[in-house]
Amino acid sequence: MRKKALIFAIICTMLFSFAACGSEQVNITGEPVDDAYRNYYEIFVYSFSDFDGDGYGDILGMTEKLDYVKEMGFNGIWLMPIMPSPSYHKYDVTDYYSIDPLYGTMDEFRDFLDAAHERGINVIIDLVLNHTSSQNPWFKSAVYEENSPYREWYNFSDKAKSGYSSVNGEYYEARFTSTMPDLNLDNEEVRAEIEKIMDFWLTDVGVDGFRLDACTNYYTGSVKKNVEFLTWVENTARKYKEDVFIVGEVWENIYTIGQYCQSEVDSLFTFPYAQSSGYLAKLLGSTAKNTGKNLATAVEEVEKLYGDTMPAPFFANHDTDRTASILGTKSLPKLKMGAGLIAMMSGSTFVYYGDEIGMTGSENDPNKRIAMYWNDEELTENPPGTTYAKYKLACVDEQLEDPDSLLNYYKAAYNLRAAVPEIARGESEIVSQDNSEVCVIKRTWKGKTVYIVINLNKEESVITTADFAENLEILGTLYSDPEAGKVAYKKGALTMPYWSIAVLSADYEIEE
Ligand SMILES: [Ca+2]
Ligand SMILES: [Ca+2]
Ligand SMILES: [Ca+2]
Repeated sequence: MRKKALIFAIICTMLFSFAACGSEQVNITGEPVDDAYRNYYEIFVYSFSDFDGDGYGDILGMTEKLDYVKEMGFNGIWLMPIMPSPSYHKYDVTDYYSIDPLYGTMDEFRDFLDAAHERGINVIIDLVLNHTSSQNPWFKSAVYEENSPYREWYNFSDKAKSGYSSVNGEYYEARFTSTMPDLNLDNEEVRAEIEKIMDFWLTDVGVDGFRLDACTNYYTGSVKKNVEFLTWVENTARKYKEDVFIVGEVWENIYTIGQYCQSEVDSLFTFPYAQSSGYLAKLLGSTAKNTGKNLATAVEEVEKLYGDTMPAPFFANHDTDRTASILGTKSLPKLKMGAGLIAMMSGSTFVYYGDEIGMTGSENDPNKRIAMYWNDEELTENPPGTTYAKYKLACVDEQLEDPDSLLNYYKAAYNLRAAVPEIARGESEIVSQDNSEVCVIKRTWKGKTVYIVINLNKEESVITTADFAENLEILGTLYSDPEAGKVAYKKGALTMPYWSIAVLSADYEIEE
């Protein structure tokens, strides 16, 4: 007799497959687990969805797309900065207590949050603490007002220094651009202000957490001080919201990130998986060898160095080349496999808007942040400075209708991840087996074990599952190529078509 599934998350098991899509199916589902592990979707409001017709994306437009976000299997949203700012990207804030009027009003934002929460979607917002805008009243006062109370909020110097810009006959620290003066984070008043800002957004407005920008530049050159500051941010935020989720941007190699994992911040983006130079893109190259073994090594290294810090795997974000620019748009199987790899990693995953339809973007920042391609009518303005804005793959509306589209692969992958909580949360163990182009990852969480089998071979692979587990059942499969055949599981042997993924378990009850 089959054991009844104990997990509370699986309130009812039911068969649902993406009937139209045949090649991807999930045959178990349940209530999502409500904890810190989320499938996040990164949104640049400016380019996402325009409700009022002025050409710029806005809060109301984004609210209208919440059902889309939910159906894709995402249950978290990261919003790039929404506070008032003179720049299009808004990473230089002039007022930490408002919504940029281009995007809408605070009331609209509160309604957006309610609508997201009703759908089980948490929302974290970008919090830029390293620097303000040079147009911020604090900075203008510090520069131009005699005896300004904000004088000590920034770092001034009489002499020119590396990382400093000049204004009004003196110099100030500005690590990114002259329009972004660095805050003096050692100043107690600045710390008190940051606490007030976090209290405002967590308690009064009700966001679920923050994405911290530019963590390595808080104290340029001092990992130790940056780690201390991150711990201070986490502990201070927690005073106002017990389960606040904070993920930091430490754009560094795995060993440096490992040092930042000494902080108490919940999560750090897993840059070593991302971009063309990352571990995952390398597995998909035309001459890649030992791909299964290399993936196993990468997973083990990342998870060991992260320790208790939650990984935040992603392939691309608003600062990097887009996934389809890294992997190319000519091979749909490659784009699908790239998406599948991220979706199977431990932690909280992040997908950048538009990557699910294979939008491209590279060379300069605006190109990476162009209008979401819902359809040919529903497009926002592109950011100033955009030099390339063509769409190589079909729009959302068309891809939704195509069972074999990239979008439907993402949808299957993230719904599978949401339905099988062990994928994100389980303790990883690499299962040794003979095929060096296949990676088998065992994940156990709350007494249930799943096996994630990833065939990175460019041809069919057969794995003897009888060597490590019995009575497995297939919970879900992801196929990069619908023509390449199906996963078959017979007599302790698992046959996997090229670039396919299967999730199996002996601990689930499946309704036939
Ligand atoms: Ca608008
Ligand atoms: Ca700084
Ligand atoms: Ca936390």
